Amino acid sequence: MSRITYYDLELEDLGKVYWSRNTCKTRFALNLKNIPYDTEWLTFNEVAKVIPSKTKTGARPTVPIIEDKETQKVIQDSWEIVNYLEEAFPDSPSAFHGNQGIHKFFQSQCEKNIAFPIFKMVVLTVGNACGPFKQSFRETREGYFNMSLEKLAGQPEDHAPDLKKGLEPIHEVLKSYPFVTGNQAGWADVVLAAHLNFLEKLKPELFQAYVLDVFDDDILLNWWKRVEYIHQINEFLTQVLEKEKSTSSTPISEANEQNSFEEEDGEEEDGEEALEIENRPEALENQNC
Ligand SMILES: N[C@@H](CCC(=O)N[C@@H](CS)C(=O)NCC(=O)O)C(=O)O
Repeated sequence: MSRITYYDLELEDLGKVYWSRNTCKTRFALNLKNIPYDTEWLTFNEVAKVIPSKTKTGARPTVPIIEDKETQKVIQDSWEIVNYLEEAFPDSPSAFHGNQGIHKFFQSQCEKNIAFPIFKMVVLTVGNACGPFKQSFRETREGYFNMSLEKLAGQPEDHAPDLKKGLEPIHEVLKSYPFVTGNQAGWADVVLAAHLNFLEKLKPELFQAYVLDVFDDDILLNWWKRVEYIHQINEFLTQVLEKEKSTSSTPISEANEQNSFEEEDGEEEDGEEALEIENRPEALENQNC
């Protein structure tokens, strides 16, 4: 049994597939930092029942949370969790590399520019796959956004220009650097991978068309492969790594091969206007899946 127990969100119709962007920020941070963990899966209905009994703070029940058996602490919220992990596991690869602020800035840029187009591409899939929570998911989200889920979802191609616009500055950076904030993978890569994994797991064909194939080069594909050790590891692999660690002192993140980089032409701006709903302050808060 691992020191860390991590709570993830299960969609009844999908089984144990990690899909949720907020929980994946924590899953991928644990992977980045090479920290073994056990996953407890909760459905939407179970989140409301189980999380308050764990956190005991009265805060809105959300996942991710982690429980640390060594310190008996329970931490809620992916940002709080990564900060806790930085302190609690000082010998693990860092998520911030001494520059927490730039990673936080990137996170908020992703929430603003990447999250919403992806949310709209997958919202019907999530709504249809959450079993007994289906009606409640529809009612709450339709209430937040004051429109039907179908209207919110629109057609995937409606949201592709906004997603491309959000990816453009990242694509530019990745022409020159292997990772989002430079030469080492960190929280920024974790956050981006979590957002893109949301689309990849629920709509792989849209992930291919609107992320991997959206620019005329392999820059994003190469980054996606480079950070596979963050987004493809599950707890079984972390147990294997744990064993390997006792026989080798090279962290997997250091062992990860870095590709070479060539200057390539940028893509043209789309000039698409953001949808009005995106400007509503509660819109970001309420994409809570
Ligand atoms: N800022 C929080 C957001 C957490 C959040 O909204 N989690 C969603 C899943 S991604 C949730 O638990 N939703 C439960 C619900 O809507 O009932 C974080 O980063 O951890």
